[in-house]
Amino acid sequence: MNIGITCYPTYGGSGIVATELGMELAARGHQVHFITYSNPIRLDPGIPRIHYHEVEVSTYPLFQYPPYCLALASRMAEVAESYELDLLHVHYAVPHSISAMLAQQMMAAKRRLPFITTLHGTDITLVGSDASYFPITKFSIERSDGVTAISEYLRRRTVEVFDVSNEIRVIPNFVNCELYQPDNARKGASDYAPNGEKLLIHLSNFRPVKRVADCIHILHEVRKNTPAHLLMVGDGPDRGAAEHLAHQLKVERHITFMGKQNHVERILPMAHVLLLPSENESFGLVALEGMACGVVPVTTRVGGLPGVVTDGEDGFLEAVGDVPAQAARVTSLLTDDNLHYRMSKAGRWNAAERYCSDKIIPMYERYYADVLAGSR
Ligand code: GMT
Repeated sequence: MNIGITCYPTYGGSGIVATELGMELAARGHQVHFITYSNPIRLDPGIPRIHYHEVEVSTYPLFQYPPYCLALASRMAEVAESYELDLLHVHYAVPHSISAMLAQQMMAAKRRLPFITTLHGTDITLVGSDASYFPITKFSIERSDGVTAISEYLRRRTVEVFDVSNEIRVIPNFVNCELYQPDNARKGASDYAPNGEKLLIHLSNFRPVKRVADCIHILHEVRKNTPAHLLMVGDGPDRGAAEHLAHQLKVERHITFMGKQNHVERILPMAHVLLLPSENESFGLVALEGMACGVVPVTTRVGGLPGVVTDGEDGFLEAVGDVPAQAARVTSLLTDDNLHYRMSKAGRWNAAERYCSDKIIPMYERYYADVLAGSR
């Protein structure tokens, strides 16, 4: 198939899933056309059957807000025509779904161009349900030729919030189990923990929903019982406050703020425990990536996380904001090697059994075929 993919090409779960999906589809012989405003971050250059089409959003003094949505729609229609795209697959509803709908209408005189919208989370739970975007988000979901959600939780939420009646197929997120692997030698860990401290890791876009301050408090608690060092990977609005808190609690020497990183599969395997104290996660891709690398997640009992992490078997789920409980779980994992070994093995096993790319990508291929056949 010739598939057009649009996503936010920056650091964020939806862009990462879209990029990895495109690479997996290309590896399976499809022609994949990324139509985005910059090169997606995890997209390495020179991959066969991957094409990149930049969306240029021109500015003009009259525009206080340059119309990205329109520039994207034009580019989608152009690429669809020149490269005979079979379908458009957009990740994150706002505004990609509406752009795809416009591109579809621009192509209508020539041929059918179906589009699929994949919902990722904040496009529904935060942005889409905001009063200014609610009607257009509902409209774009209803007008999509196919809609997928990355977890059953998100499917349910979408139906509750938007009262839409079209079918939403759940196709969970996935991980490349060859790339994301445990490293028993934990190569590189001593660069951060020269005295053999165990490493904790947090990865996110440092937005309020991630509760990054909890990570700093957890490290502070844990260090009262056992040596540990925390890697904070990523960047975003709450990074400054987190660094400030680290100074206040006098743990700044025990934390490395690594900023944005492209190859997290090289960093994750150094760690013992992943901290993910989020207020909400529709899936929690990083928990899955951690489990694939043998890193045990200590996270919160919200959204789609209980579908990814099995409490007490391959990770721990605690209440949002319950720092003492999360810290106690981390301490138990760092001080009980048998417990850590058992949960780390279970995490790798469950990630590989349930969420490896080779199990999930065919679900997308089948869905594309159904949409093309008009059977949904
Ligand atoms: O978590 C974020 O703030 C980024 C956001 C995104 O859309 O890029 O992540 C969402 O999509 C990810 C990939 O499907 C999911 O793993 C995250 O759980 C989801 N985030 C939330 O629901 C808060």
